[in-house]
Amino acid sequence: MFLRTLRAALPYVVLGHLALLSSATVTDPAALDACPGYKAKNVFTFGPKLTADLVLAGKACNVFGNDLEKLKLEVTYENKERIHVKITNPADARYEVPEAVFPRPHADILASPHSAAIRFNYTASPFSFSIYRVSTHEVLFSTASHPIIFEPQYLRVKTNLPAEANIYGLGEHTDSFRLPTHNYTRTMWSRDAYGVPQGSNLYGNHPIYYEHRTTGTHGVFLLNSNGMDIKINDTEGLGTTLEYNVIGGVLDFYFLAGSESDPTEVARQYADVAGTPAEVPYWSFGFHQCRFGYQNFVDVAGVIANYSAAGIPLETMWTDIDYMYKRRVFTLDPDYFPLDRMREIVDYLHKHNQHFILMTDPAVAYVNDGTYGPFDRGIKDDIFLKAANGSSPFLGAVWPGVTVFPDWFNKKTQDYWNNEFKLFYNPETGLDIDGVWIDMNEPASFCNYPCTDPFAQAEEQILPPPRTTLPPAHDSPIFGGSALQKRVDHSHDDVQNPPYAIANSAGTGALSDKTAYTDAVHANGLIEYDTHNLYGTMMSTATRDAMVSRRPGERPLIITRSTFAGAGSRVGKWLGDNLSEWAQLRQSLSGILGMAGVYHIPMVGADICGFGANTTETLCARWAMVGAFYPFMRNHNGDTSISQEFYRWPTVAQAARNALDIRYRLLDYIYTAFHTAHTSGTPVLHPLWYQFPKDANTFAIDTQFLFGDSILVSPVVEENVTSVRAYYPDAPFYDFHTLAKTHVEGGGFIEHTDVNFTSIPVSIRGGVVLPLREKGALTTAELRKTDFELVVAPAVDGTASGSLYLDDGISITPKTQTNVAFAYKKQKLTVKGTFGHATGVDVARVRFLDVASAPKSVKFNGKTVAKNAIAFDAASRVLDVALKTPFNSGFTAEFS
Ligand code: MIG
Repeated sequence: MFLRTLRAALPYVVLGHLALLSSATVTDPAALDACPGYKAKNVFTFGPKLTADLVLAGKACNVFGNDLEKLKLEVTYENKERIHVKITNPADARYEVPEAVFPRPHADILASPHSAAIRFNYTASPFSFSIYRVSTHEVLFSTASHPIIFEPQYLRVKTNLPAEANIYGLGEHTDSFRLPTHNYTRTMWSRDAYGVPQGSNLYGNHPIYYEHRTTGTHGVFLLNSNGMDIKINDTEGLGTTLEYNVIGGVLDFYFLAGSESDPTEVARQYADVAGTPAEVPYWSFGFHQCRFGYQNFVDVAGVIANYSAAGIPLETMWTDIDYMYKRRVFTLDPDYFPLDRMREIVDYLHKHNQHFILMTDPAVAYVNDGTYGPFDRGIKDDIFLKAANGSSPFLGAVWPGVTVFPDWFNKKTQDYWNNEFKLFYNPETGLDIDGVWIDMNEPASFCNYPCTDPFAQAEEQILPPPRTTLPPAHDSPIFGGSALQKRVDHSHDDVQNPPYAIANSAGTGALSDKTAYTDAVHANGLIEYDTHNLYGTMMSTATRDAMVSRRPGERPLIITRSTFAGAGSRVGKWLGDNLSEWAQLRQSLSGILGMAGVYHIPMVGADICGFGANTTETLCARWAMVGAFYPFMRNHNGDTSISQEFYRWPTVAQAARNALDIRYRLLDYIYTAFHTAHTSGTPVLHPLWYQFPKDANTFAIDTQFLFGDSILVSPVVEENVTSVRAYYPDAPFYDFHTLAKTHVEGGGFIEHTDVNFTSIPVSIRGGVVLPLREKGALTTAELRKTDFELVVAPAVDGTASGSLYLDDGISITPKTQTNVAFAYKKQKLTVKGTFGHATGVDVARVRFLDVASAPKSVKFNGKTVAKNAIAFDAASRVLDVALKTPFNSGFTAEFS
C-alpha cells in the first residue's frame, strides 16, 4: 500500500504540482485531516432541500492536485428514509454517471425533514456533516474532524464508524462478507481477475454498503463510477473510519435509513435507488453445464447424452468461445462446430425441454479485409470506441487478435448489436439460443500497457491461439444416433496516471492496463476514465435489448461478468474465474451473499467445482451441493483443467442428484422469492443476521446462509471432514429431510457429524409455510407437472406464513398469474389466493411440523378427513395429511 502510494506520488513531485506535502506524507491520515476543508456559506433551506456554497476554508493543501475554491452542496430529503447529499463544482461541468445508465430514483417533492427517519446535520465552519437516526439519536455517518478534499482528480470523504463496525458490501470481492476493519482497502475498477484473489479489485463495482448495529441497519451509496479506493481502518485509540478516495466525478451520496428492527428494509430502500432485480425464466433455475475447452460439437453432444444417461438433471448446455471461428464473435468454426450439426444439437435440446446458451464477447476482431461482417458493419456504422484522437477506433488485443470494442454510448450501437444477434442467432438460419453469456466486458484486453503496438502483441501472444485437436468428421454420429452528455473537460487531467493511484491489481496497476485505455473516447465525448466501470453493465443492457428484440415479450437470461450498481435490474452474473480450491468454495458464499443480498443481482453463482486448476472428487461433490443453493447453478471449467461434469465420479453424481432433488423441490419457493425481489426489493438470499438482527453471533457468519428467507444451508466447506459446526439462532429449525425440530435455546452451535460426501445439512426456519414440489425431476418442464406439498413449520409462537407465485415462467408481462398466501395459526392452515395461472397440479399433502400428539380430528375445508389419509409420526412430531386436492382455489386444513 505504502509503496504504491509513494510510486503514485512521485510523478507529482517531479511535475512540481505538490506544494505543501511531501510524497511520503500524502497518505498520512493526519496530513489529510490537516487540509483546510470548506466553510458553508449562503445556506438556504426550503422544504425538503438545503443548499449551500462551500468555500475553501484556508490555505489549499493540494495533495493530489489543486483544491477547488468553491463547491456547491445540495441536500434533499427524497423521502422519509432517504437523504441525497451532493457536492459538485458549480464552475465547471464534472463527469456524473449518465442518467441513461443509472436512472435517478424518484424523489418525493413533499418529503419533509420533520417526518424523516434520518436527518442531515452540519457544522458550518469548518464544514462537516453527519447523518443521524432520529429514533435512537445515533450518528450513522459523520465527517467531523475529517475535512472534505475536492481536487480535480481526487475526492476524499471520511466518516467515523463504531469500533468493529459491521460493514457489508462495497462491490465484488472474495473477502469475508462482513468486511475486515483493519487496514482494509476495497478498490473499484473493473478488471479481468483470473483466480479472484482476495483483497483486490474484481469485475463488479457497487459503491454501496450496509452497516448493521443491534440498534438498526442503514445504507450508504456513493453514485460514482470513477476509480476509487474505499479504506476501512481502525487506528488504535482513534476508532474505526471509512474513507472514500475517488479519482473523479462528484460526491453523490444516498443515505438510506434502513430500519431499527428489520435489516431487509435497507435492501428495499436500495432497490428504490438502484432498481429491483429482473425476473428470469423459470427454466433458468435448472442446472447448467458449461466448460471452456469443449473441443467440438461431438464433445458438446456427448456431455448432454452423458447427463441423461447418469440420470442427473441437465436443463441447459453451454458452449464457450471454442465454438468461434478464430475466436471471433458471431461466427462458428465450420470444421469444429459446423452450423448444421450445432443446429441439430439445439433442436435436440429443445425437443427434450432443455436449453442452449453461448458465450458472446464484446471485443470484435479487427479483420479489415471485407470477410468479417461484424467488423465491417461496425466500421460502416462507426460504432466502435475511439482512441484518444477521437477518430480512429481504439485497438486492444483479445482472443481473436487485435480487436475493437463496441461503444455502448453510441446511439447506433443498439441497432448494430440487435442486428448481429438477429443474424447470427437466427432460429431459422443461424443458431438459436435461449440465453446469453457475456464475458470480458470490463472490458478486458490482453494487451500489456503500454499497448502501443497491439498487432505485435497479438502476434507475440499467439492470438487467436491455434486449435490443439483435429476436427471431427463432419458427419460424426451424436446422441448415439443516451441522452447527450455535457462535455467534460479533462484537458488538465492526467487520465493515464492520475496523481492518486487507486490500488488497481491489474497488470502493472496502470488504469489502462489490460483494458481499454482511459483516454478512449465514446460517441458522446465521455472517456473511459469516467465510464470504465460502466462498460459491462452497458453491454448487459444492450444484450438484454437484443435478446428481447429477438424474442419479444420473453424474459431473457443474461449472465454477465462485469457489473455496476443497478445491473441486476437487467441481468444476472457469475463470479468469474475462481479456482478449484476449498478456500474459493468458501469465498463464493460471501460473493453470492453480496450480489443477491446487497447489490440486487440475485441471479448469481460461482463456477461450480472451480474454473482454474484441477478439482478433486470430494471438492466437486461438496461444491455440487453448495452450488445447488446458488440462485444460478452452473458447473463451469477452464480449458486446461481436468473434466468435471458431475457424472465423472459416482460420488459427485450422487451428490448432484441429491442436492438437485432438494433444489428442484424448492424451485417454486425460490421463483417466488425472485418475484418478490422484483416487486419489492426484498433480497433472494439472506445472511443469517437479516433474520436474527439482534444476535451478534450471526454478524460474521458467511459459510451458512438462508436460501430465500427460510431455508438455512449449513454446508461442509472444509477438505477431508465429514462434519460441520453450524450456528442455530434462538428459534425452531426443522431438518429438511426428517422434518424433526431442533431449537437451541438462546442460540448456539450444533455439530452435524457424519455428513457424508453426498449430503448437505439443510433446515427450515420456523415460521414458514413452504410450497414444495413433491419430488424433483429431470427438467423444469417436467417439474411443473409435479404436485405440490405444503410444509407448515411453526415459529415459537405456533404461527407460520408463506407465499407462492406462479406464472407461465417466461413472459415479461405474464397474461395470467397465481398468487397464494399461506397463513397458519392455532393449528389451522388457511390458503388464500388468486389462481389466474392454472397450476395444473394438486396439493398432494400438507405436513404439519412439531405436532405434540396424534390429532383427534383433522378437517379439510371444515369437513372431517378420513383416517386413512392421516399419518402421525410421534418421533418426528410430523402430522401428514394426504389431500390430493386440485390446486386451483384456496382452502383450509386444521387439526385438533
Ligand atoms: O480469457 O471464454 O471468465 O468463464 O471460460 C478468458 C473463456 C476468457 C473468461 C471467463 C471464463 C471463460 C473464458 N473467459
